[in-house]
Parts: sequence; C-alpha cells; structure tokens
Amino acid sequence: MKALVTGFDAFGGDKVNPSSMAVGRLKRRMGGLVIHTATLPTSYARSAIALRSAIHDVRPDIVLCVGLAGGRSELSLERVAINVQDARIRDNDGKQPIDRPVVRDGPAAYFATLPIKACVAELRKAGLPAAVSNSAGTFVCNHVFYALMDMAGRHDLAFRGGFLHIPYLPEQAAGFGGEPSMAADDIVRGIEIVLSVSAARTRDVRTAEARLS
Ligand code: PCA
Repeated sequence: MKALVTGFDAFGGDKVNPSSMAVGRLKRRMGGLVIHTATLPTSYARSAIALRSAIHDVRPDIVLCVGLAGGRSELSLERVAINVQDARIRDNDGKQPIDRPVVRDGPAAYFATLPIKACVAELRKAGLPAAVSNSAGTFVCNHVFYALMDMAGRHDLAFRGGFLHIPYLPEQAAGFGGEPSMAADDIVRGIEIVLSVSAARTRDVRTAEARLS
C-alpha cells in the first residue's frame, strides 16, 4: 500500500512551514505502507497542479495533505472541504481571491474519506491533543483539500483522502507570544498515527470487499 503525504512551503512572512518540515521527517516505510512525500507551493494557481502531478506519479492508496493553522492548539483532522476561495492574506504569487469557487460548477463541499474519528481517538490515546475540525478555512489549504477530494470524486481515482491542520512550532510561537504550539516530534508522531490508522482501515475495507466479490 502507498501513501502520499504533502506539506506546504512557508507563506505570509513566516520563515518555515512546520507542515513541510514534519512531512520531510516521516519514516519512508511503516510496515506494509510505503510513504511518498511532496511539498506544495502556497499558491492557489500552482498547488493543485503540483498535487495532481504527485498523485499521478505515486498512484497512492491514501493521500494526506498537511498544512499549518497558526493559532490552533490541537492536531485538527478536517471533516469538510468547501468550494470557496476567500483569502485574508496574499498567497505566494501575490494573489488574494475573494468569494471565488475552487471548481466552477463543482459541488458545494466534499467530506474527507480518511477515518477521521478513529484517527483522533488513536492520537488522543497516544497522548497527543487532537480533534475533528469542521472548517479548513478558505485559504490555500481548503483549496488543496477541495481539489484533492474533487480528484477522488470526479475522476474516480481510488484513494482515500484527508487534510490535517497542525499548530505552530514552539520556536514560532515563542516569537509571537500567546499562541499555542506543538513540538515537531509530536507533529511527526501524529502524522504517522494518522497514516497507520488510515492504512489499517483501508486494508480492512479491501479485505471485506474481496470477500464479497
Ligand atoms: N496553511 C495555509 C496554507 C498553507 C499552510 O500551511 C492554510 O491553512 O490555508
């Protein structure tokens, strides 16, 4: 089984993005799961193209996109991607769309197809603060999440997909004051837990389907 895990490059004046840093530190293999990684540009115009090309190269069974949500205190597994671009700040191409769709005439929203509740339960059991989130915002992370689920939904690519928002690193939060943070090792461990729960569930579903056919 193969997983594709993506992070984003730095944006909005930050020097690093903990998402690409953590994704770069993932194990290359976990049991029967081979892990491929990529960094996406924080750009409305370029991010989904980069994601699509990584999916075509890897042909993954599981896709987990990871992004920074500064100000959040927990690992947040997103439930829903909405068909909206509404940027509070400029992206890395200087673009700031307001009230635009991700996909013209696309459905209003897509749900994640990773087992988000089981992942959150396992993260908490491992001592990591985690929750299901009902909004991935309307910036580039939501855009990529929507594009991901649109690829799965409309083009019938057989992967399960989802999005994880992570807090600031302690060294970033130290610069701001008053912001919650999470250590890089915990973020890496959290991503690996999400991947192993998702792989186990995907394996179970496939075994059940094989029995029925
Ligand atoms: N976070 C931004 C985009 C890139 C990232 O890491 C977001 O939440 O939309």
